[in-house]
Amino acid sequence: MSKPNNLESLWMPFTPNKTFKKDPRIIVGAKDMHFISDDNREILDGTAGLWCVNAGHGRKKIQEAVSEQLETLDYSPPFQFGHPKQFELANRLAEIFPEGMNHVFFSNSGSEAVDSALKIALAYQRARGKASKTRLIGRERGYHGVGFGGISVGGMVKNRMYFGSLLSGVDHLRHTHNPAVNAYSHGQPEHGAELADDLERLVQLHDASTIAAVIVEPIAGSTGVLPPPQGYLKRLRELCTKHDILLIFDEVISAFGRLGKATGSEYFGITPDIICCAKGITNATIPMGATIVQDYIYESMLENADAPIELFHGYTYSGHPVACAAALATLDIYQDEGLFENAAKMAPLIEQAAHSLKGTKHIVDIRNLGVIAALELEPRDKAVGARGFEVMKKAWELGLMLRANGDTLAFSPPLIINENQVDQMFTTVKSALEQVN
Ligand code: PXG
Repeated sequence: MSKPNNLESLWMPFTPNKTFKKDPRIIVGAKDMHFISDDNREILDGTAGLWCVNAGHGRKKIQEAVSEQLETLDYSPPFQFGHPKQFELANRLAEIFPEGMNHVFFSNSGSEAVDSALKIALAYQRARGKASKTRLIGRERGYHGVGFGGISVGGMVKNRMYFGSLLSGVDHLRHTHNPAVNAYSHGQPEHGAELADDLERLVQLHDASTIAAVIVEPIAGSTGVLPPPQGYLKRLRELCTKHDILLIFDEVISAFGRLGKATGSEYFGITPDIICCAKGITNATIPMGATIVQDYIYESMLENADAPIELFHGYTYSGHPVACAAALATLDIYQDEGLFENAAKMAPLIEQAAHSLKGTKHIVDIRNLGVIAALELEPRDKAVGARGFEVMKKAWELGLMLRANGDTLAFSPPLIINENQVDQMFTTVKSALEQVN
């Protein structure tokens, strides 16, 4: 018989299982801006879980919507049958996503939203008679989830190196991180727009007739928070248009208010052809992903793809009724409470508080944009990531959850954060930094 409190059977994702199980951090509850640990401490949530609990924890309205949905219609098959809430949700998303992006394909996670986007891009190019356009271009240090498509276009070495030869026909732009000229930038760094010209170089190498799509995060998150250099996204958009290549924005962390707008696309004023989102779509209560496409992609598929099924793709839980109910309630909260506006209001306070830590022990760079900040630490000799990990553990002891990506500490709190909590977040991490060698 299995013992209660035995941690052995679970294989934890992206976690050093051996170390964790010796000294576990267990969360048993959450409300608004706080987690509750198993020793009954309040932990300030500096990360919105994993960039996903944008409206804060324990939201009644979402609980009620989920519970009511489970009573009314717990599940209905998404292939060949419909239920009302998935249509309603698609329409609601079309309203807040950029002009012309009115068609939504549902999945269950960011990884699936990305794989769906890549497959749609390939199927669309074929349907419109450009079947030679099969190459996918990602970017170094990109994170697009953990499916084979996502890790192939992604650029995180550890997420790729253990898993064989990945998808063929993929190439990568260089990343945009250049601390030599951009360290301590407030908001978008000044230098690096020309890095978008890497696409021109790849076009010369492969020819545009072989390239289906480029995928980037408008602001890279889990690779250590890299806001795009000023002018970079505009240049990338222009080059994609010039060469008839689809531009996919992976907005799994940037959609739903993280930058003070519904999408990063709106914030940066750059409209891609496809947007992937997940996480904040349901305030992380029920897993859900979505891939939103420009009307011309959907219409061209309906017109030109094989009939009667235009896209041979979908998941058992695409547009799950309970996820749709959670998402609709979440969108209501964002709107009724003006949370995207609150995010825009808090962004300068976060910028100011983060940059006030310049000069604190170990810090070599500070970056920020919207409700996102990062403190980059000098790695220890021969132990990259060790210092970041210890600061994360120390912060947990001191009552703050932050995310350590290697030696970069990332902050992405719920958008309901107030001024005192911003102060508390950075005062606590300062104290943690001072206590770690
Ligand atoms: N794209 C982006 C840009 C992401 O940030 C995914 C895709 C994948 O989503 P799913 O739902 O399949 O996990 C993500 C996920 C971190 C961290 O350390 C970030 C994510 C996941 C795990 C850790 O910042 N983002």
